[in-house]
Amino acid sequence: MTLKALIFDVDGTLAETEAVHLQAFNLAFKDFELGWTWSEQLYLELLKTTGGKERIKAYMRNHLNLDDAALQTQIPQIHKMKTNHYVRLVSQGALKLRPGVQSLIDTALEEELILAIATTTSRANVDALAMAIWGEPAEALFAALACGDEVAHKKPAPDVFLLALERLGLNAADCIAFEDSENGLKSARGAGIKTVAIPSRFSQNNGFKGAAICVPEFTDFALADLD
Ligand code: XBP
Ligand code: MG
Repeated sequence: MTLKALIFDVDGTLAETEAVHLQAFNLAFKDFELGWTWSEQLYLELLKTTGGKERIKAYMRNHLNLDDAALQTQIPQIHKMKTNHYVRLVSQGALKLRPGVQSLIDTALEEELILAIATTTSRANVDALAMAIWGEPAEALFAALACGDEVAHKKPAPDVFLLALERLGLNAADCIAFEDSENGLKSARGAGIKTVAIPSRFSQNNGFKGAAICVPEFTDFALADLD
């Protein structure tokens, strides 16, 4: 395999974003006076459903046993408000990269590897993180971005990694993926991409079968480990 590109998941991988997503969900629920508050414990369970809109629907169905069509029509607005809160919190400096991410990116650029993103979240959230960390939109650093609402099926389906490969114009064998969650690992493996699993704060109890290697942090990994 001639390694040509690194494909990064965002949430939980580039940064421990889920605590800020959780805060943003709860702020939006307050704005809409829903009387819902998601605890970290509950969020660990809800994260099994990828996609914020899908997660709210799963919560209504599985935890509130609520099949309220009128309320379901409000989900896109609730999620838009959540995204507004998330973008504001991130732009106010709520997040930093996980340890070792920047040095891996620097090494990749020195070795003229291409960088890409394959994430379930929205482009707005990816750009908010990139602006906060690097002071420029994600496309300045990442040659290809594939985001959640661009594909028919979110992770663990392979769609978003297949879209990233298509936009890169590369084969799976030319790339390595980095993921923090079981859903994300399944998605990358479903696209045939060798994957490094780096569990995050909210995915410690996930299974990582099929990962080429599973390490606690990026600082515990070097690209040579996969030769
Ligand atoms: C992340 C997700 C997203 C985020 C919330 O998955 O599933 O839904 O939790 O962001 P991954 P949105 O890290 O595998 O990409 O509310 O924008 O979906
Ligand atoms: Mg993730």
